[in-house]
Amino acid sequence: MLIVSSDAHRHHHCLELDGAKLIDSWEGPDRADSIDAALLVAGLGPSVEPEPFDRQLVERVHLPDYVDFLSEAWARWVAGGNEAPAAMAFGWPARRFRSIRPRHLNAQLGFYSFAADCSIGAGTWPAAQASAAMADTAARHVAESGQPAFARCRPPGHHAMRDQFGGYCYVNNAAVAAERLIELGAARVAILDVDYHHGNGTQDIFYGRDDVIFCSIHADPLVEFPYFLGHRDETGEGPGEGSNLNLPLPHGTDATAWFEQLDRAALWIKASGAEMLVVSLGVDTFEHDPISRFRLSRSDFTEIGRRIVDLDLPTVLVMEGGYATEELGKNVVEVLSGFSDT
Ligand code: Q9C
Ligand code: ZN
Repeated sequence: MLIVSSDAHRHHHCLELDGAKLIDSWEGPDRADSIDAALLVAGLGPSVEPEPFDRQLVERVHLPDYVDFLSEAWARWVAGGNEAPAAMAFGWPARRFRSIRPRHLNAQLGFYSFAADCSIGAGTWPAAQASAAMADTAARHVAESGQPAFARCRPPGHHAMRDQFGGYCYVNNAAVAAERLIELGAARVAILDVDYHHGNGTQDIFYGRDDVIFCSIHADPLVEFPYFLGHRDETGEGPGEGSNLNLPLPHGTDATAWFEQLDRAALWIKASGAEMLVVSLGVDTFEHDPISRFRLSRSDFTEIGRRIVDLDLPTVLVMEGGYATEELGKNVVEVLSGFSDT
């Protein structure tokens, strides 16, 4: 299987508001190191660098003014005389406020984000561009060859909405991959999101479309981030009605209950007639994940890989969450091992 990776992520460090403290984010460069090390040990590869960032492609899944904001935010922060190592929002257009685009950088930080777990630093935009480019390159490979590819994305992407960053995500890499597959001729693409958290950004981007369908298995938003999206009754709108499937599960969910939902997701994807598959591959469903509360074990990730292969669709795997850094790479390799003979 083709692996697409880049070291551009290394200069991206998030600050995260966590328990009333600003901490170095759980989503750090060591996560990519863990994955790279495990890929090497497993002999998975070859690994290639991504093609250049395609801004036009990204502007088909994000609003152009949002992309402008991301690309300029750090320079504006520095030019404004700020000394903090990262720009972070502290106010948002919440209920009964108005969504008029403000001019001040501090206000725009809130306007273009939905959570304070995610800051913008010097290396953020270059890393986000490279991450999107990895997903794009993997998608192009799958479209051309029919063979699977893994984009070792960092930062992750599935929380990034059309015009808001949050949840460690800036550009929605899975959406970029799906959009490229559509452009290259797929009539319908399915995105299967197995990350512990709901893929609110991916849902948002494709909510009104029926050419990209979205299914997510995740912790119930009533008790888990991103809290305000991911309920069962969110099924799509307009032409997209019926092309969104949310399968929320309670804290403490074990493998048996989780795989029941994966079966449902697989049947739904089969019935949709989707020609290609993008997997938002989070492994924060792991029993030892420090910020999550599902109970999947190492061998369950092997089974996830097998079930994805059983869908028998050309597949782009895009890295999302997973914060048990020490074991992260091994868990990812277990999923990918299902594809090892292709
Ligand atoms: N410190 C992904 O797995 N948690 N994102 C915020 C407050 C945010 C997870 C908790 C979790 C985001 C891609
Ligand atoms: Zn997650």
